Amino acid sequence: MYKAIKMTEITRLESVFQDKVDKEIKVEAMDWMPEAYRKTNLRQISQHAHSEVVGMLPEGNWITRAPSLKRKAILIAKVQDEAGHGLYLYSAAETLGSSREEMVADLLMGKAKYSSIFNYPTLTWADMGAIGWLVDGAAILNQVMLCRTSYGPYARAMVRICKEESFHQRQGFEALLELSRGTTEQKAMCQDAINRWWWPSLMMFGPKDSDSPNSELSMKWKIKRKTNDELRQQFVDMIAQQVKILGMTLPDSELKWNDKRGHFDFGEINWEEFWNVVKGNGPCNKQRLHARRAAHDNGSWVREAAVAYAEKKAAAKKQKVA
Ligand code: BYC
Repeated sequence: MYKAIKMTEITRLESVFQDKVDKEIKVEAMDWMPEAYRKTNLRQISQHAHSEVVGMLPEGNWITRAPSLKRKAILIAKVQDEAGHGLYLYSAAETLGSSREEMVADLLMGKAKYSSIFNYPTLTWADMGAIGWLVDGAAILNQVMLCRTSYGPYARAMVRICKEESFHQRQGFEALLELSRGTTEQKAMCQDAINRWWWPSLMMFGPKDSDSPNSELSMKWKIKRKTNDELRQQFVDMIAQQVKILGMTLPDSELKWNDKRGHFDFGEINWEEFWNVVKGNGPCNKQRLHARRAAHDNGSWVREAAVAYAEKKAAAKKQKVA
């Protein structure tokens, strides 16, 4: 009897919740929400935070080798921005009942996912341009949509992140533009980076809609506003035009404008490679986790000092009150 009443109450609450989402009223941390809504948001936001933090590694690799002071300053600023994005996102995720320590522990144990893209190596300077233009370009399409996501703390974090990401994308395009107008070797380096980053960038949008288990509910709850395939198509249409300005090509013989659809057609993604990377077997998965674990261990003295300082301040305050 008790269970039956409880279920009716949950059904009523779910209906009120859906009504609110449909009316575009943001869901806030203290509001009632279905447990699956909380879990999905926590999963996505924490994965997003991990992606920002792990995403610093491939670019951080080039800070000491940037070709000029200007490029070095830009790259340092960009990598710092990614760290900040990670922090806003961990804070947003914490409002859903998990602590940052728990989320970081999941990442370091290899339990939590982060974007597949950051498991590819950065082999030349041109990769910094390709990451900015293609990787941040893909990220920003997804993140502009997330500024309107239904969970308030996530949506608000995304507004600032998007402003910074648009600078990231432009600096990447500009770095490639300079290479594309340079020597024969620089042009070849630019094309090579585009060739290597194109397909992994398309994979960032996730599996095809037909293979995406989370999309249906995430669309219903307006966590996602566009499906993986819709965003991927939007990205292809945008990049297929921009690549012409660089005088470069995309490594896809099937890329062709389709008048009927009003979109570019493109070739099939290697899904086996995608799932392999997601499962931890990409070219740099082990290296990335190793670097994060080392950074965590090496930073333990900072955490200890922060705790000791907080305790000292609290004790001083208590003494003052007494
Ligand atoms: N990589 O049902 P689906 C940046 C997983 S960083 C790895 O479609 P969903 C930057 C997915 O998690 C910005 N895993 O899932 C930083 C799910 O597994 P679980 C990164 C992936 O969540 C530094 C399973 O596959 N952006 O900009 O509805 C330098 C089934 O997928 C991937 C974000 O994090 C992937 N690519 O949709 C430069 C955006 N794709 O969790 C730049 C936020 C899918 O069920 N995230 N999986 O075990 C999202 O928008 C969504 O989570 C996704 C996937 C569109 C990625």
